[in-house]
Amino acid sequence: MSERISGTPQGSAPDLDVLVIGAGFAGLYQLHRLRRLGYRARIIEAGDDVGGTWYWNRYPGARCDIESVEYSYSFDPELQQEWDWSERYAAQPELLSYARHVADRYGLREDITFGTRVERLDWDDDAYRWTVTTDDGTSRTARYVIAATGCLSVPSRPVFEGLEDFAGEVYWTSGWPHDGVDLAGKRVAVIGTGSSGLQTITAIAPVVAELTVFQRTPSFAVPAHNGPNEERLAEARKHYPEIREYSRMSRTGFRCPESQRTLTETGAEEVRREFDTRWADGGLCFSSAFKDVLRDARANEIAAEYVRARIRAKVRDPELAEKLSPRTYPIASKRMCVDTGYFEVYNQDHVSLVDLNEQPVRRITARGIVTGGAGHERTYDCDVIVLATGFDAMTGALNAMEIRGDGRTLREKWEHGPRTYLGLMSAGFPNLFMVTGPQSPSVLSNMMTSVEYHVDWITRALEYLREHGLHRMEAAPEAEDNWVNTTNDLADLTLMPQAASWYMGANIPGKQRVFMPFIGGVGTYRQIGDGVAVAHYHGFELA
Ligand code: NA7
Repeated sequence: MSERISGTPQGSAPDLDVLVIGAGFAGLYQLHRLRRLGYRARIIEAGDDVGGTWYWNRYPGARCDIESVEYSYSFDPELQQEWDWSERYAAQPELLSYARHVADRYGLREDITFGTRVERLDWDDDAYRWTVTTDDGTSRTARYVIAATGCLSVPSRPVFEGLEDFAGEVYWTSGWPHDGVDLAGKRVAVIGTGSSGLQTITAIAPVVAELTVFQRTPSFAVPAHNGPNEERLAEARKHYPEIREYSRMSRTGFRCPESQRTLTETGAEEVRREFDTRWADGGLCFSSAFKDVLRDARANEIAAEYVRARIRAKVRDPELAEKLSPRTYPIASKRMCVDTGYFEVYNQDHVSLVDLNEQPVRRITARGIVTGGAGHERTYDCDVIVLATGFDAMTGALNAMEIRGDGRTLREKWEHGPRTYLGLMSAGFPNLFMVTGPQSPSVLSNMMTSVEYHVDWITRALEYLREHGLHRMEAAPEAEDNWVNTTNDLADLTLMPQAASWYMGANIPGKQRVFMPFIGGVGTYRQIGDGVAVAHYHGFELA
């Protein structure tokens, strides 16, 4: 059972019942639920429009790696019946249109403040409320704050010496100009070969004069087999309720046949057949082909070698194929990419690859990028530099704010890694909820499934508090300790912690290396979350 502590809020009523930070898919749905229930709620959003990730990341080829009929809201049967997804995997413009449509359809804009960034949150433990200060110098008070700030919303922008001296154009994929960029006929350099880099490279290769890719770590990629979506959409429209039900109880939050077989106990021919089938289907289900791929190094290597063989079959130059083949981390321990002809790009004469392990970036000059060691320097002249260097994932947006609870800041508390109970709240920070926070399935799942679950869970908790005349909710430290240990223990059963991934915080200098998401699966997590709610918010202190 939850622990009840006595106390009543002092002073006048706060300006808002609930302040939501962020108008991405999480914030929009959260606002919609709160408004329907009569809460005085408002979103504060840094961008000038809704859409979150899909508002900022407008680089060429930006596309979701989860199928559109899955990466969409399920809360309103009418919405899911009326929206047309034109492609199997939706591109950024379509996802942004969808977010705008949702904002307009439910009249959400009137309760969103755009172009305003939350800078600090101060908890008042007498009045049971947060004071939220924004970058325009104003403050609002709210009984509850819900951080719908996204898992990949703070770009990581490593320092490249001399970048400011470059005479050409510089673009970050995470902040691409809204009017687009004309790259036709230009010599373009791309640094970074994660999903953003792969998608950009594939999209711009046909139009640029020269393309030089600077790769530090190659990515494993499975084909998307993207294309028109009529049939899939028609089928989904007939079966949405079953599809959603399946996804909610699945491991990944989307339809993906979960194998109960272990690779190491399956014959080589059958293994090949299973991988071939999944490769032909396309998408991220490839890594769920056998249940030991992420647990057993031998199984993992067989899966990895299957993908490397595919790369060798696509890239004509064997030396280049080898450079594009990942060998330094287990397959799927870094987020796999879903590609649409990425490797084939390198068969074109105007595309070349620079392996930064052989020739690290020294500096950038007015002309271009200089690589190599002393005496072996080489300059790659270019007109445009595109940087696709990733994000300060999962904790970045929360730590970017000065969040002062009952004593220290969240940043101080999380210095050695995030600590949460269920990825929903952190002890010492009452009435502050996180949507898809660290130690929840979040980035290991279809974000839409996880976003909807968290919004529903938080809304149900607020309703419980209201019905019981309660005003304060906080994660209990012991429950949080147990949960952090559970998530770490589960991750340690897998190969995931072996990679220098953003799941581990390894892409940010100085960031504590700890596996941040909950790896136990969406369905399991849901059962735990539901159980906690049914048990009157076991592990939370209510007042
Ligand atoms: P990622 O997946 O973090 O990729 C960033 C890429 O940038 C990756 O290849 C990095 O190499 C590279 N990188 C980062 N810093 C540097 C420096 N200093 N020099 C050279 N190369 C660098 O981010 P994405 O935006 O592509 O994708 C994020 C997620 O969005 C994706 O997983 C999907 O879920 C959607 P590294 O691997 O660190 O050696």
